[in-house]
Amino acid sequence: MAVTNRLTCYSDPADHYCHRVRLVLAEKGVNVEIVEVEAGRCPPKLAEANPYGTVPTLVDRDLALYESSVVMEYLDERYPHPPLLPVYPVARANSRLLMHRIQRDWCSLVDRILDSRSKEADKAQARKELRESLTGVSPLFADKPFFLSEELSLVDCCLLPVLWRLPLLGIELPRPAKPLLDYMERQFAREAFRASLSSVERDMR
Ligand SMILES: N[C@@H](CCC(=O)N[C@@H](CS)C(=O)NCC(=O)O)C(=O)O
Repeated sequence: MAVTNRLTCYSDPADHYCHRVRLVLAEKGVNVEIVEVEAGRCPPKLAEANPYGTVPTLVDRDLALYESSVVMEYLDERYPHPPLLPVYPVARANSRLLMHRIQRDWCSLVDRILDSRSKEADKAQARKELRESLTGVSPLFADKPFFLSEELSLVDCCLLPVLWRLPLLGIELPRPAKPLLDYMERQFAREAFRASLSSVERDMR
């Protein structure tokens, strides 16, 4: 009898929002069927699960979830080990705020750079802003192994897919960003991070 996976993740192999979710799945060692969906395509089963047809979309039996932050938090509660949010409310709220800021300040710039409809001048401006902003916050990575934390968290899972894409985005961080560059080297070497990569992403570096 064929064994079917209970959990299915519809994922664009090149997309950083999908990469976040794949990273959480890999960190937790969850057995999942990854269904690769090309950008702009929406297979019928995805359309059935998600009225917006967007990826990432996670299907767990009768439950269909979309929006990467919703999916990541569900996975963290459904598969509690290792926990990817702190236990205490103040620390949890701070982590969520950091995720929000990563979205507003950095992911929006990544999306502008990767959007084929963006004008070249706009892309160049977004590249400059992202490079300068990441370089500016680099000292925050000096003291702790993870982003402002002793443990890996959902905050890192949002940030690492962006940092992995810096060469693709045409961004090279300067030497003064050494604490951030060291963080990247440490995180990219982790087994779960390697396991989270699609073949398209492996070729990005
Ligand atoms: N804010 C969403 C972004 C999801 C999203 O917009 N995904 C895009 C790929 S980056 C998509 O599925 N686009 C297909 C479409 O909108 O039809 C998240 O965090 O999950």
